[in-house]
Amino acid sequence: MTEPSIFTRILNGEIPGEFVAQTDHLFAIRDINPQAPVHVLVIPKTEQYRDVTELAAADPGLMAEMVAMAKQIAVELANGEYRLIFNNGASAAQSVFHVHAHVLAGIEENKLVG
Ligand code: DGP
Repeated sequence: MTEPSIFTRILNGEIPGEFVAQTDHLFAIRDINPQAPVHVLVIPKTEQYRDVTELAAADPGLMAEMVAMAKQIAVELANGEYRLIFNNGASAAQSVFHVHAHVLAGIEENKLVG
C-alpha cells in the first residue's frame, strides 16, 4: 500500500487544513504557502488521479466540477475572476501527486506574473 497523500491526510483530519468548500466529490483548502491574496487548492476526494491529464481522460465530469468550485470560491472570496493552474510533473513544479487545482484570485490588475 502506498501512503495516503498529504491532501488525503488533511481531508481525514490527521493534519490541520483551512477548508473553504466541500462537496461529495471535492474539497478546497487554503494553500499553506499563498502566492496571491486568495490561493486555494481544489482537490478531488479520491487520490486515484495523479495529475490533470489522467483526470481529464478518465473523468471529465469531475474536472468540470473542479472548475465550478473554483468559480464559486472566486465569487465568494474575491471578485469572481480567477487564475486556474495545474502543475503536471516534477519539472513543472508539481510536488503533490494527487491532482489539485490552484485557484488564485484577488490579484491587483496588471500585477500578474507569468
Ligand atoms: P504543487 O506544487 O502544484 O504540487 O502544489 C502543492 C501545493 O500544496 C503547494 O502550493 C503547497 C501546498 N501544500 C503542501 N503541503 C500542504 C499542507 O500541509 N497544507 C496545505 N494547506 N497546503 C499544502
